[in-house]
Amino acid sequence: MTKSALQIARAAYQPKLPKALQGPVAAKEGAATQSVGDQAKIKEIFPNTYGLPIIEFVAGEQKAFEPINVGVILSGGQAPGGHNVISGLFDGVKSINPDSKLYGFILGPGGLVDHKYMELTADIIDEYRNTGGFDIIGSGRTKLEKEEQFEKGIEILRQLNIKALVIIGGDDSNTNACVLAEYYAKKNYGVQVIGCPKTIDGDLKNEQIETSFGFDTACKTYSELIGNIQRDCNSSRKYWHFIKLMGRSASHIALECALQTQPNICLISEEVEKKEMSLDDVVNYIADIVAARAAEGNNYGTVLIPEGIIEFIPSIKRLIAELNELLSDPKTHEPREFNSAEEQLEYVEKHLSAANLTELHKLPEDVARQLCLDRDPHGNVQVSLIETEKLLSRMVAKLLKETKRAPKFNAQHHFFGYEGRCAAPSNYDADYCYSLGFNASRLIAAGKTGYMSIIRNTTAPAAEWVAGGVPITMMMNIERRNGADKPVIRKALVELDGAPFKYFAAHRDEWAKNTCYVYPGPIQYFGPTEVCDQSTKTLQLEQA
Ligand code: FBP
Repeated sequence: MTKSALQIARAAYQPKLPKALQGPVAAKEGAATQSVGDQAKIKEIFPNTYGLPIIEFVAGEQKAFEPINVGVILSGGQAPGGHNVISGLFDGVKSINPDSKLYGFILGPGGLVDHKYMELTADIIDEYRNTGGFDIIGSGRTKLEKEEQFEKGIEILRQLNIKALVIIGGDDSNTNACVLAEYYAKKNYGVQVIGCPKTIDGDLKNEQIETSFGFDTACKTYSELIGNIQRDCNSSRKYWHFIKLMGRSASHIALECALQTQPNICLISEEVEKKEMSLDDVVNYIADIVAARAAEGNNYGTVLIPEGIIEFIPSIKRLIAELNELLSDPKTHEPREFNSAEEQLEYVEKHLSAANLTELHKLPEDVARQLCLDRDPHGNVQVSLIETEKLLSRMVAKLLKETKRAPKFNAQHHFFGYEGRCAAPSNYDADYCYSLGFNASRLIAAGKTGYMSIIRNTTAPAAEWVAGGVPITMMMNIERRNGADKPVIRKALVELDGAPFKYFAAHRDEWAKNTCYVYPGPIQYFGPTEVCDQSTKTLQLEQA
């Protein structure tokens, strides 16, 4: 395989580990835990994995371990650093006993069910150290939730003598990891299940998990691109750039990119919901800033739009909630089958309540159609397919024309998502991911199941990072999904009273009026630590 000079240099990078993981460890156990909500219900669903203590690894004594076979799955959307989780896990299980083996299941959780796997040997692992992407074994969105799937899984796990399975995924995948851990514990199958917090969206975080991996690199990649666009628009001074950013429901990516680049406008979905803004309110907000800048002779600017914004406009949120119920079968809670998109739309129009039908008809046809289309396997609206950046700029243009303001308004559109999900991990993500994977091996050696691998204190130098595990049930509550109440990990949305949003809110008027662009430039891997090893501004502000 031909490699670039950077790839070759990067392959030689040795990710840093917390001091506690550099030698033999002992597991220090905290007090029993509770779920974040619906305690009685979650306890009833997870009798074997509920209430476990938080674990912190501290220096321990050298012990001899038998070889262990471990399986690994990459689940859901790609996020920079996945290969380092796997290489950290590989090095970790080999350090437990050099005869241990690591198997990767191909193309996500489906690989476990369909018995598609490969052994990950040292040669293979070495090809992928510090690289972006999930291509070492591929990823997928098959939802692991049915007993038949768990039973198919145990067949192959037994065949390969796998005693522990590591599932690298976001909130939905880790929810499924916990359900699997509980099932195997209940059945006494002798297979441990450990999760790892992945997602560029940054919404898998809480008191125990500082950040999900990939968020750092993805935001830095998008911020580089936004900075480049800002230079361009500050050079020609003739376009407004409407930039939609991935992130599904939460606006963490948009907020972080705003903190890094200081655009003229950044919408935050959580604020739109809190202020009960309508689509027209959002359009008015943007148009007023465009007009004010135009009055000063500045017919250019940047608008950052979180991809999930449409779901947070209260009237549309109500519409989506009803659509979610309508589009799933009340008996099976599986998505209803339709022969065509037309048939689906017809069904929706016939059954929707009058208020929500009016709301649906108010939306441009393409958006209305998108909201009615199939959900992803976890029941989420596929917001990445909705062209909100075009919708908003169209509506802003119309309003400005009607109100005879900003006659020189011209828009360009961008959607940044896939550009950042497989970028080569920043030093932060390279170290964080390697540590998460290595740490997962220590949770396995400690005999734990139903835990997520956690690394904390990550704004400090890596040696001072704190490693351990948190019971997945601790992060759970009951939510409505696909027309049924389900135990799920609570998604972390942007907190409007949190330091990152407060900083943004205190500066946005100035950024809107004046041109205060920051140009972060590309991620640097080699050079001074203040250039190469900074965590996200979100994390810095949260931990300040
Ligand atoms: P995960 O939650 O699985 O990490 O996926 C994140 C994400 O990149 C979202 O930001 C985006 O909405 C979605 O995946 C796109 O999904 P797909 O890769 O299936 O197009």
